[in-house]
Amino acid sequence: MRTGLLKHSNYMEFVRSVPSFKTLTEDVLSKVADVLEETHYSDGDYIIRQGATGDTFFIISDGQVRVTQQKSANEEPAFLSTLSRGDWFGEQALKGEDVRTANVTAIGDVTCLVVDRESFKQLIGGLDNMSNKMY
Ligand code: 6FW
Repeated sequence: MRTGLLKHSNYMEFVRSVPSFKTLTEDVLSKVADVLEETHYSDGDYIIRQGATGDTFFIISDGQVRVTQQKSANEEPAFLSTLSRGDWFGEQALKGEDVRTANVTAIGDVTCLVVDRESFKQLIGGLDNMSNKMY
């Protein structure tokens, strides 16, 4: 099998397993699998920095990340949550304002699959838990 096809079928298996993607059709999942870009991070790396502009959506395929948020200037960022395989983040900057609302850092080695803004908008952004996500 060509490596491109192998990659696509691996990504298909993964995106089918993402709980939030349960309502997406096979056709849409296949398009998602087509556009995924794999990115790797090491312990402590910033995947997202609060206040930066951003136009990408992330799904964790391996490892764990820590989400923190600075509520006001000259204050330590407060812990918000830990995310792991199958969890996603980065949707806030893709709706309306393009500013990142929290920090996301790698806990150990992390692999993410990244979706660009346009593909997110076309394929994923319409899902209830994305467009209505409130914290
Ligand atoms: C939070 N408050 C804010 C998380 C993601 C999905 C689910 C928890 Cl279902 P962005 C930074 C990203 C942001 C969100 C993510 O951090 N995030 C939060 C919170 O309490 N953001 N403002 N918790 S993790 C999470 C549950 O995805 O998107 O583009 O970048 O602002």
